[in-house]
Amino acid sequence: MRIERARLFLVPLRLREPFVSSRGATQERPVVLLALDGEGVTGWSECVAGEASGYAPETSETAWSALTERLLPAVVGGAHADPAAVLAAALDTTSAGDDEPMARATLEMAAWDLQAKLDRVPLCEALGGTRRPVPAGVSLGLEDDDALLRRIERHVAEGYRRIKLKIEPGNDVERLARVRARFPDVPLTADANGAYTLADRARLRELDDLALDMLEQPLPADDLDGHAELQSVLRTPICLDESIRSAADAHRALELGSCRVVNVKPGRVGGHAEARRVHDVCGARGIPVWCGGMHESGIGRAHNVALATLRGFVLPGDLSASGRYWERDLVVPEWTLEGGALVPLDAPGIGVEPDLERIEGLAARGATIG
Ligand code: OSB
Ligand code: MG
Repeated sequence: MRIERARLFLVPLRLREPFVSSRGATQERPVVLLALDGEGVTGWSECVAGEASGYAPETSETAWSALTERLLPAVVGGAHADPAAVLAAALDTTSAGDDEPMARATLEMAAWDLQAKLDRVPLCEALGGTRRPVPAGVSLGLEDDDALLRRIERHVAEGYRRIKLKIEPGNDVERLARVRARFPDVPLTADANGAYTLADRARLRELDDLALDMLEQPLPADDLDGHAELQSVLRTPICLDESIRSAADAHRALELGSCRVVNVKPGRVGGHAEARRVHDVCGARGIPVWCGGMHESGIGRAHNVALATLRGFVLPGDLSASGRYWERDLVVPEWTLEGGALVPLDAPGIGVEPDLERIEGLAARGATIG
């Protein structure tokens, strides 16, 4: 594929409601969008880095710099065999890739969309995915019990197949027990975003009575040994999110017994190819995976939905309808729930059409390379 031009947009989106996790509240969601133009088509992607670091070291600003100053200048004007070659060309001439998987993923994923459009195939097909539709779950922030119970009721009625609840020390077992008592049969997950330590093990063991599908990222990202020790005393499967930044991380985690489920986010691990390798490492050991989310607009969501058609994505993802996040999404059509699932479109590439006029109108900043 020839990459003739790259356009970057910083679009200051705002979630419909604040989202509260153990890391605090967020509502502003500045998304960095990338459009790669070549051979008459445009490949789109979205960076998952947030306004602030915390979940990961990268932010929308560090990703903007990495892309405009290093990654994009290295590939614009060149001809590349495939998305892997695009990434290799960028990493060859810059050190931005190694410790900046989110910036790197932005480039790689736009190249996948561009390639799929040139080949006139849907992105899910280009990735080798065959599972359709893609079962959807919903990830809910911390809030008071009554509001939370009402919200769960609504999402269950809408058809979501799994409810994920954020927890933090002091705000965990009792509230989950109240939710479980009210919804005895709903698949429930808890996500701690790394807020606990091994000293909390007795507390976390109380979760074993609540029949959770899994406990996501109880300990800090770097603590694979701690997760292995915790998993050895927990019946509830541990799912890792922040800890898995590459297929090598997944391999290490599974060797150690740090988890029994993996949350795969292509934007967190450096792109689709690496996400597929994480999926393959897990599949080889019978470890189920699911596709996480980072409050993406419809562009990032399209990439996630495409990836989640791979055969190992057997659990519902954090892939909700556009209206769950935004007053209005950036794509046409917006993502809607059909029978508790999202359905990838048959059109080439990501399938949905970014609303360029709106994106340009909303953008706080733009950059063109080439
Ligand atoms: O930990 O999975 C997480 C959102 C932003 C950053 C990290 C996480 C999340 C979510 C929401 O849980 C997932 C979504 O619906 O996009
Ligand atoms: Mg998580």
